[in-house]
Amino acid sequence: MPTTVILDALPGPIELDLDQTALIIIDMQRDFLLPGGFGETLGNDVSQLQRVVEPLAALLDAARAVGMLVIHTREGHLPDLSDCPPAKLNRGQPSKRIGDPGAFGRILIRGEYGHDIIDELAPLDTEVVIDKPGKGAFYATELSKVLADNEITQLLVTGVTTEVCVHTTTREANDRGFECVVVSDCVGSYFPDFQRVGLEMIAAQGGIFGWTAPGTAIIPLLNGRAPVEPAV
Ligand code: C5J
Repeated sequence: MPTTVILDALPGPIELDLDQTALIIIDMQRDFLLPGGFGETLGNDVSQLQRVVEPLAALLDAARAVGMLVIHTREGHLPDLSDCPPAKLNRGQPSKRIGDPGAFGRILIRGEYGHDIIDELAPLDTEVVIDKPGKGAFYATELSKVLADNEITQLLVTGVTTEVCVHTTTREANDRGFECVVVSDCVGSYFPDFQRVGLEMIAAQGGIFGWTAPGTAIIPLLNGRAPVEPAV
């Protein structure tokens, strides 16, 4: 069974080597997605993010079935906030700030219920979970090493939010030489205009940051591949 597939994407087809491709799921955390959580206290409409859950769960199932490397990320900080620069902590005029008590524990603090990933996409024990203090998943994390150790050169980028952590991570990855496919129905923004333009920006200018394609185009390519035999 070939490991290479051709994905119909924007701005044009991309050849994916499934043995060198990882699925990265950015920040599908309760604090961003659940009603009453941090995202909503910022005045955002969390239903805009929740519509990502079902297509992303389907893509995750397909990736797991073929033994693809799956990486989850969580944005958050140490309980003493020593890894949260004042410039981030004090930005804007939110009703609640990072570290304040929220509906699901202290907001965006590691170990709190709200900081963790939603039940529908809960990582398996065998999957990688990267805790990141910034918007980008490469900054101050072990992600580069994980990707190098697994000989990954291509990424399926999913999660939230499209214009913030998905974009920052995709740009970081692109600068490091990874080919990124941002999965259009598996990324979400609180703002419909940012969702549309955020996706357009990825594939603009001949794919300046990468490619975009829906999960519905990727899943059949994964399903056509024989499952990886478990090591004996
Ligand atoms: C934000 C994120 N939007 N995961 N975080 O602050 O995009």
